[in-house]
Amino acid sequence: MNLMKLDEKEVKLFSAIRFAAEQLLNDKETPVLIVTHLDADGLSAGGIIASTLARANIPFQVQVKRQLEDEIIESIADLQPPRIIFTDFGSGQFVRLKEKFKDSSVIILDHHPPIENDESPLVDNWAHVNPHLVGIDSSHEISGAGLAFFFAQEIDPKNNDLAVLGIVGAIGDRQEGEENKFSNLNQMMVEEGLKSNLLNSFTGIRLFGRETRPIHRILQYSTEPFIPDITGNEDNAVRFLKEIGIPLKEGDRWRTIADLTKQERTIFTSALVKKMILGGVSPNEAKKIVGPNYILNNEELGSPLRDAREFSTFLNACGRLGKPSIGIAVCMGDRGYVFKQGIEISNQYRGEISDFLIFLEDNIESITEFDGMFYLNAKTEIKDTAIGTIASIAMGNRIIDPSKPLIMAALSDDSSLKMSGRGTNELVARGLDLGQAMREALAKINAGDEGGGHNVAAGARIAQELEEPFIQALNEIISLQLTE
Ligand SMILES: [Mn+2]
Repeated sequence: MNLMKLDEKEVKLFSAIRFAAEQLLNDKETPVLIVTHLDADGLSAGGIIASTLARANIPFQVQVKRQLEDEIIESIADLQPPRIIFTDFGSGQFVRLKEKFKDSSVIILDHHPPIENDESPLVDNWAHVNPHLVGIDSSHEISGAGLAFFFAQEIDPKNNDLAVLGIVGAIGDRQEGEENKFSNLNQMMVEEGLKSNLLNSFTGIRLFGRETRPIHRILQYSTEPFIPDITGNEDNAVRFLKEIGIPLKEGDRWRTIADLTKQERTIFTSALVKKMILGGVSPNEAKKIVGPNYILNNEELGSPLRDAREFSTFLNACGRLGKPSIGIAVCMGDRGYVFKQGIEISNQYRGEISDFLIFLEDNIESITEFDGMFYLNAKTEIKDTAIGTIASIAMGNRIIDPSKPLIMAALSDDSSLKMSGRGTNELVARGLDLGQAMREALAKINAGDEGGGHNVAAGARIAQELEEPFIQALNEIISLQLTE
């Protein structure tokens, strides 16, 4: 690592990473339990650590969890693991982890805001690495996978090939900033990837399946961005392309976006942006269809892993549909039978997401407007594992008026109510902190402590009968945040 390029806070972060790496390398015999978060960032992080330990001949096991709730912590404690690495979560529970695992050796590599300041993050058998602890805002600069990558590189510089997974994780956590570009530590990973020729980056149309799928299918299945009238509607997608004079086929073969001529590309992009703006999408959001693309040079053409954004969606699908181990295996290099199972899961997931978005569009009228937020309980119409994604897409694409955060609920299999809230950077600048609001609302009505997250995206789980008081409390807290 070129330390010359780092600012003071980053230097502090890297010395914490080095402390954690030394702790790991002190002992190459005792097995390590890796516990990681279920989303694309968490799976990338877990995959990076698993590869790192495999290459260092350190025995390990991986567990993937949706959340680090008390029961989960208990079940991990029952295993009496001598060494644990938590990735992409742990900081929110560090006090409990410190107490529960005081006889184990613990490394936490997390970027979620810690519950409180860890006064001694780096001691003997405890390495708590989190950018917040050194004053770095980790919503845009580095994710769980990025921390895992820099840790891996500290263990062995040969692990630099894992930078691409760091980027996949950062994309999964939507860490791209202005003009959809990465900055600081995330950008350092991009440069690492470019330097080692594992990555190719270019600015162009950013739609899923750009190199491999027929163009009308790309439009029909586009959920990010959601294209009004076109997402979920094959006829309209075909009609749109005909209207702007783009042939769907070349001989017998369906054309892809990569096949478009330069002139066609310009026509396609501006017509699509116009269509989206007319459909209510904000100009800034609509322009997001053009921006940096990250191509993984070592992946086969046509593979969903070739584009970092698609890789991230692939991992997200594995996690959300209950097959996280497929995601970890693929991150560790599997491209055989397991990977093929993952492709099926990923296709199924994309279909579900577009169905859910269409449900949301059809039910815009059922959304309740409060002083501080919008609220929709989708009950069982949207899977509880997908509401966060749906709320993000709805906010990002202005399906919902972005002047207030959107809170969505869905009923889980265990009859509890899962809540997901999403805001915008503008709302955060005005004082919104959804993670804090979720925690406060839970505490206010004694609804347990299953909740929290980031300022712009957060969630909670409550008993069904507490819906009304919870929503009221949440609305009051958010209203206050936005007026202060
Ligand atoms: Mn993350």
